[in-house]
Amino acid sequence: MTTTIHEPQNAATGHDFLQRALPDVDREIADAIRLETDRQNDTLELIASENHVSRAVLTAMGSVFTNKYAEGYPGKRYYGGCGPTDIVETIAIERAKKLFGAEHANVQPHSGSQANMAVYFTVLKPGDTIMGMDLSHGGHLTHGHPLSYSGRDFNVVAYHVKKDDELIDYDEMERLAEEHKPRLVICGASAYSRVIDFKRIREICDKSGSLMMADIAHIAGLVAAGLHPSPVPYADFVTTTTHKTLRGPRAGLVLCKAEYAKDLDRSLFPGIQGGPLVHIVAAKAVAFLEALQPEFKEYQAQIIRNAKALAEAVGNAGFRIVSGGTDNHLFMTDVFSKGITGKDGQNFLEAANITVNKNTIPFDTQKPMVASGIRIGTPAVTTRGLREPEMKTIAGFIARVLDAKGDAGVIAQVKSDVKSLCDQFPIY
Ligand code: DSN
Repeated sequence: MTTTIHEPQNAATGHDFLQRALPDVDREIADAIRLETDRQNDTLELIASENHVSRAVLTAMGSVFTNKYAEGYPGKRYYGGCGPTDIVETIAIERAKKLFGAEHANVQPHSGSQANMAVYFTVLKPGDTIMGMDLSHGGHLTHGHPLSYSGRDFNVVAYHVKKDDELIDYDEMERLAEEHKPRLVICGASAYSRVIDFKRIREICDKSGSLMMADIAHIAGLVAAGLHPSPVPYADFVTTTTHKTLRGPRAGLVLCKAEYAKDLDRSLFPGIQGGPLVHIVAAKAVAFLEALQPEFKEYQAQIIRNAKALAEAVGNAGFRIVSGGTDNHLFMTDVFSKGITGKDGQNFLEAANITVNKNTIPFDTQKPMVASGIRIGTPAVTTRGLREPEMKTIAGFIARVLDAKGDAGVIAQVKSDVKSLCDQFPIY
């Protein structure tokens, strides 16, 4: 592919340069965006952490707020010209607090990882003990994995799920908390399909004198809609990303009790971040407004109905479902139970325009890059309007592809069926 960059006609003022459309400036990137738009339209997106945002959110993300520096917080900035920025950030904060019933919200984290880091920076010192869910049992890298910053400076104790029912072992959590007295207990998961008992975890923290942080990145939309118990009344800190079930821009958010507000804000800026991404903060505000509408609750309820229907149908096709089912937006499928690795399963499905991710399952015998499971989630397909009947159809697609173990003819047939289904439910 060759690129033609036209010289601006009036380079001195930059005026023409400012007005030119992307395809006229950078054909390669414009083409890649077109390819990605087509890919999303033609693909069944079952990656549990992905979603399709609204035009309104996209517009805010692509707005002139990207030009603005705004280190500091509303009313206390290190730069001039922050009037409109203050409006945006104040609205985002108020909407986040209302959505989750929180005492304080910081809307500046660029990501979930930085939201978590801000909390650690607020309450931990190097060498402190933290306790989080083992990554291979459904936790997250930033909950103390040795390869993440969270596992480098702290003494990490991990809790697990039970072998028999693959549910969080709260008794083990309590025992470990009593023994190690962690400064911070981290709960929340990225590959766990059951309700998390935040009340029980608070009780465990109170016994061991630990602070509690709930990372609800995956279930934030369900929590906002009241369809999963909220950790906000129990946890000292609640962190989340804003782009998964919450269906906002790719970014993070921290909620906390008022007593930690000042320290948390200082940890985020100037502690770990510089200027906020104001265009992304604007998009978060739009997404929070969308999430405050009654339709959002119905959307979240449909996500759960779809996940249950898809898990049941995939299970009926002979695949073992980890913990036997789901209460939320995702489920884990043990594809190795049918002799397929997660890696192969992901690749076979991708060839048929169905995207999932390979994932270790509890007590996995395979390496993480191979894995025995695939993680399947319904937030994105629910956004494009698919419901229970389509979930049965999709389960059929998945079973055909995986049972054929990469047979090119079967993949081609399913890919064509996927395209027909997607054409009935356009996104952009
Ligand atoms: N990478 C995200 C996920 O897929 O669950 C978590 O940060």
